[in-house]
Amino acid sequence: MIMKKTSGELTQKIKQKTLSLGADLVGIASSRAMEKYPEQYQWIEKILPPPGTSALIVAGIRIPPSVLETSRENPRIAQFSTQGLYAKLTGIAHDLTICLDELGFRGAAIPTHLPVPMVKETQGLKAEVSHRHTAVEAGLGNLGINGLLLTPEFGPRVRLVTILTDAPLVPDKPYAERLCNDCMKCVKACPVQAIGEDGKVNVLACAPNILKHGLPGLVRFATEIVKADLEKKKELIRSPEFWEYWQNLNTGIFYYCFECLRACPIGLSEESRRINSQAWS
Ligand code: B12
Ligand code: SF4
Ligand code: SF4
Repeated sequence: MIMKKTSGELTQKIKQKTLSLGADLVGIASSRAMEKYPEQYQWIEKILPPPGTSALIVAGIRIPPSVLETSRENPRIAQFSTQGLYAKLTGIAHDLTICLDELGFRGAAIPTHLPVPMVKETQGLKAEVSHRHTAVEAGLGNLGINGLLLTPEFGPRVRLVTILTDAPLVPDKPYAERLCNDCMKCVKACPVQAIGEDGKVNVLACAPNILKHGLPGLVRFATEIVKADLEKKKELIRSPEFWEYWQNLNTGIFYYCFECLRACPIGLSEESRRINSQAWS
């Protein structure tokens, strides 16, 4: 970890740039604040060459509530929105990296979702650095019972990206007030009871539901093909399920559940709360 004299002027410039690129939220975490997550900290130390990371810039963009209210009927609407938001965050991260480079600093963005290291013990996806945790350390909000970052502005309806840098930025203070009100709407809304009232999310229950045509689904489908006789193999690869995998591999978006994002009342306007509870009660 590098220790440099931080610059308030540079920090304001970088924050303004992030917002002008289209982010709704931006915060700065110090590299030191991430020491409490040893697994992630190891990556933070390794990703930028010595002298290494001094600060993490965390950017967020909002998910419009109306998009989530359609999702149970037709997941493609929320999937398309997710694709757009991740593309936008990717653009923001790339442009910020170029901006840092032009100012004489290094920058390296942690991907929004993919690619991630594929790890045996988590049966697949496990990121180097968790945006929820960097966002907490950057003062954007705190974690709810649904395991997601809640922000005062948008509740959990925010997607995130983190950029590691050696620029001497001034860190933000953690958000002081706990945002989750323990209403348990997320617990009730989860179709597979993956969210515990203690705020622990059982990813082994969530993943097969949310990723039914993602990695867990693909493994199951491939196993079915391998075991089938020739006629059944032909039938399987001519099925809409196989085409759905093709579609997901093209878009890079394979989430089929948005319930824990939709159900949370935090950050919703009165009007959205009314629509949400009428349409989904
Ligand atoms: C892998 C992943 C998932 C996995 C696992 C989720 C989880 N709870 O760990 C699945 C596919 C299930 C998932 C689901 C969702 N995700 Co997700 N996900 C990620 C991703 C790419 C990496 C998370 C990670 O590995 N972090 C690193 C490790 C060190 O920290 P961790 O999160 O605490 O992970 C630990 C455990 O969860 C476990 N683990 C992680 N994955 C798996 C998988 C299995 C099978 C097992 C057994 C264990 C396991 O290993 C870690 C222990 O060290 C992040 C992007 C990112 N880089 O942060 C988005 C991210 C966390 N997801 C996000 C979202 C929005 C969702 C969903 C709502 C999906 C959707 N419709 O959009 C749901 C919410 C589920 C929930 N309530 O938690 C957002 C969160 C935004 C916010 N406001 O907080 C992120 C930050 C993406 C983004 N760029 O905005 N996700
Ligand atoms: S994404 Fe769906 S299945 Fe996963 S925790 Fe949220 S509500 Fe439950
Ligand atoms: S739905 Fe209620 S319990 Fe769940 S995260 Fe939001 S405020 Fe907390």
